Amino acid sequence: MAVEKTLVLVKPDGVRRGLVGEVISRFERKGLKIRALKMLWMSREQAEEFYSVHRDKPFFKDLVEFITSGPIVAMVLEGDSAIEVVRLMIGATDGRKAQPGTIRGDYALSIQENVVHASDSRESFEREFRVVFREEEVVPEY
Ligand code: FUP
Repeated sequence: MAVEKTLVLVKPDGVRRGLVGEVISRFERKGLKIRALKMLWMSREQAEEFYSVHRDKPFFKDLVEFITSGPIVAMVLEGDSAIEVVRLMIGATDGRKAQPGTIRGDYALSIQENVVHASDSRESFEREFRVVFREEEVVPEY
């Protein structure tokens, strides 16, 4: 067993649609622990760094526009194999292909407006965390 941290965003579409509580609730019920939580509005600089692995992709500009189009809710979740577990819970990137029962499968019908983001590796978590949070915003273990 490996206790891991992962970073989840409720994206602007999820916030606009009033899905923040639903998303958080699913992770809480699963048994994941919330170690940090806040609402923010990403700057263009933050967004470009957050999605830097996609810098050369044709959808990069639209992605940055979208993620900065409104406030988001960011959280650090912790638990056994949290990175993989949360990825399973959010489902495939394209909401049209995501399995029912996953967050995207239940709430998204788009590849871009897909309600949530979650880190896909420890390296991604480290980079994403630095873009969004300061260490002091993580509560002590409880
Ligand atoms: P995911 O890790 O499932 O969020 O997906 P990716 O890291 O592959 O992509 C990051 C974001 O880019 C997705 F959430 C939506 C957007 N995207 C597109 O808009 N078009 C694409 O073809 C692929 C991804």
